[in-house]
Amino acid sequence: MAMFIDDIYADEVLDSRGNPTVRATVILSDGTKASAIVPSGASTGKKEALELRDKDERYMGKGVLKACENVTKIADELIGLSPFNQAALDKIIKDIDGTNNYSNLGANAALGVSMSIARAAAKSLDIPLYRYLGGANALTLPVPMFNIINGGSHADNSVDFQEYMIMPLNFKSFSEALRAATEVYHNLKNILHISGHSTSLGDEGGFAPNLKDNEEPIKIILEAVKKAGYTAGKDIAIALDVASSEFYDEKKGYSLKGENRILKSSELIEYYVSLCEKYPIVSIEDGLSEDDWDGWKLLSERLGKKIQLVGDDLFVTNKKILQQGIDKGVANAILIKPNQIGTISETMQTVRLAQRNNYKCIMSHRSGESEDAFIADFAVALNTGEIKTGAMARGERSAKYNRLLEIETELEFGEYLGKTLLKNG
Ligand code: 2PG
Ligand code: MG
Repeated sequence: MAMFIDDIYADEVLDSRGNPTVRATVILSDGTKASAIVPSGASTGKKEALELRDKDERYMGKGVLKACENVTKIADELIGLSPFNQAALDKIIKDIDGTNNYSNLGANAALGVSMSIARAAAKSLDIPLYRYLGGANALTLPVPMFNIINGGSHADNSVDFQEYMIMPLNFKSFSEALRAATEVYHNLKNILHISGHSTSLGDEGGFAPNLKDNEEPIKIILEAVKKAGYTAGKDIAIALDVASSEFYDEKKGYSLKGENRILKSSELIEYYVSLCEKYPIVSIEDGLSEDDWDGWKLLSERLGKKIQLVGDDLFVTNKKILQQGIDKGVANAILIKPNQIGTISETMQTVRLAQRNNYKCIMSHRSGESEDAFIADFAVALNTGEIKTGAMARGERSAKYNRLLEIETELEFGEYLGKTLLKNG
């Protein structure tokens, strides 16, 4: 008898910030059982799919029992169907919800089921998840963006920019790249300690010191790169996630509280231009707000030929919004976060659209994560070439890197792009 989905259920578990989240479980007719845990963001884009929270007295309103309950509604429609047609199953989930942003079921309910179906299907075929989702073409080990200094809404410090990341480029394998970046991380800790700064960690495992302005973290990171024995720009480059929607006001502009100044889009753009002239910055994410498309156009004209400009809050992994960006010539890369859009298939649609239009794709975690390393397999499956999943410390972040190490060992013909990634823009 052909394989079918025998059961689907969900329970409420905790994420890395101690907030409740959905863990969905799928059981197939051959007895295969697989689960997936949904991540959760803090600096969320306005147009993201809805994350359903109970808003009652439990867990300060953050419980997800309603979302878990909604998984039962999905189960009612999917039980009995083949697990091997992800696109059709995801379409049914979307139709049960009936809205364009999962405001009925909750994207946390939808994504949990969607991920665990893929995982169960792969497991029952006895092939790795990356192979199931990407087939014979799943061979690219992504270049990681390691977030080693945290600011913005991920930390309680004076730094306005949310993420200061390093990208190891001049390395032949993922494992060598991971080692080099980790050596930089430990050197950074020493430098911060010796100079009397806090070495406590932010939400994504990067350090969260109070520094005098938004440029200082770059300088300290470059010092750490040197101390670790690497050449900045050649071996290790800098990437920023400014997450500027968090400090933008349509009337006032961009207020850099740590520097006590408010900038217009054009001034912030010139600030980025000057930073790119001084430092080996290869990528800036959400340099401008999701509500500042005119500014984005200017930014893209000014820097789009030189560096990677990534839309996160701007595109929210949504193919319709990405299409607007493509039409307007805005940004040249997109952050890919499955829970911004709701299902695995919709995420893949957005990646296909981006790749057809030469927009780079960066598979991404959320600031609230778990031990689930789904995105590591997903990045390899879709050959995104890049992944952003925090620092190398804290289990929920290292889980992804450790999974990529495992994949690299398995893949006889896997390739780490390194510096070729950023050639031609
Ligand atoms: C981001 C993410 C992940 P959050 O802005 O890119 O680093 O943060 O999950 O809080 O939206
Ligand atoms: Mg971001």
